[in-house]
Amino acid sequence: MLVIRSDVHRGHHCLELDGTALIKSWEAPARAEHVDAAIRAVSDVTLEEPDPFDRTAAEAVHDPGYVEFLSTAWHRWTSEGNTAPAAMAFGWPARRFRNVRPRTLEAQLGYYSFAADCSIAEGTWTAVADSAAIAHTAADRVIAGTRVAFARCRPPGHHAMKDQFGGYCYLNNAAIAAQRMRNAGVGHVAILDVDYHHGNGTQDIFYDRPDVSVCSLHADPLEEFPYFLGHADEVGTGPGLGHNRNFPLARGTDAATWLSTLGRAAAWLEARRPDALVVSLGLDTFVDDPISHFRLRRGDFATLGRQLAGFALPTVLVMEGGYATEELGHNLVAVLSAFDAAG
Ligand code: Q9C
Ligand code: ZN
Repeated sequence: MLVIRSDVHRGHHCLELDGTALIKSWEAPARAEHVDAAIRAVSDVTLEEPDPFDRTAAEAVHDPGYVEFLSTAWHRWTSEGNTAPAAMAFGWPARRFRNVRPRTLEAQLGYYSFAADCSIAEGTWTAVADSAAIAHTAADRVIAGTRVAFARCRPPGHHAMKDQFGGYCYLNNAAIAAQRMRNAGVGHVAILDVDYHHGNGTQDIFYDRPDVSVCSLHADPLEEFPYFLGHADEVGTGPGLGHNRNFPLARGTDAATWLSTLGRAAAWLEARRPDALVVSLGLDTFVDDPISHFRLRRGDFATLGRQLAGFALPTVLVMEGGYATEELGHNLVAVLSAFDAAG
């Protein structure tokens, strides 16, 4: 398995509002360290650093004003004399407010985000850009003929909308990989999102497009983050009608139900006759995940790996969530090894 990764992520650890306290996010540097260690212990892997970040690749799926905001927010924050450890939003354009872009940084933080679990500090942009570069490079290698590549992205990306960050995500790595494949002439790209949470950002980016079909299985937004998107009746719009599919599942869903739903999701995507596959590979479906409530175990992740290989398509696997830090690496290796073994 080809793995694209780097150490740039280490400079980023977002602060997150947890109850009444500001804590260091579950989305911690140790996650990637454990994944890298587990991958290095496997013999059949090639590790590669990403090519430099290409801003136009981000602008192909995000609003350029948003990319500009992300890349300059920390500098603006410090040059305005702020001493708080991270820039965070205080207010959002909620119901009956208007989406007029405000002028100040404080207001733009709310304009360009949707959740208080995601902050911007010194190393954030460098890590975000590098994570996007990892996904972009993985897509490039697959375009060049590699059958599958694992993009060990951190921070994750699937919650990042066209112009809003949240859910530990800033740039949508999976969307950047899919768009890269489209630009290289891949006719139709399927995105399968198996993270515990709905991939609201990926859905948002491709919702009106027929050339990228998006399917997500996730905890029901009626009871789980991101709360306001991810229902079963969201099926795409305009030319994209029929190219989005959601499988919301109850909290506590067990492996048998999850795997049979995965089969339905795979069948739906295959019916769209895709030429390539991008997987938003979040492993927070694990039974011992500290913030999630599905019940998959190591062996179920091997089954997932075989199922993904079964598409028999050029495939980019993009790392998303997964917060049982010590187990995350082993669970990921279970997916990757089973994929490789199934060919
Ligand atoms: N108290 C990903 O898995 N926080 N993001 C929920 C519950 C948001 C997860 C807070 C979780 C976002 C990529
Ligand atoms: Zn998640």
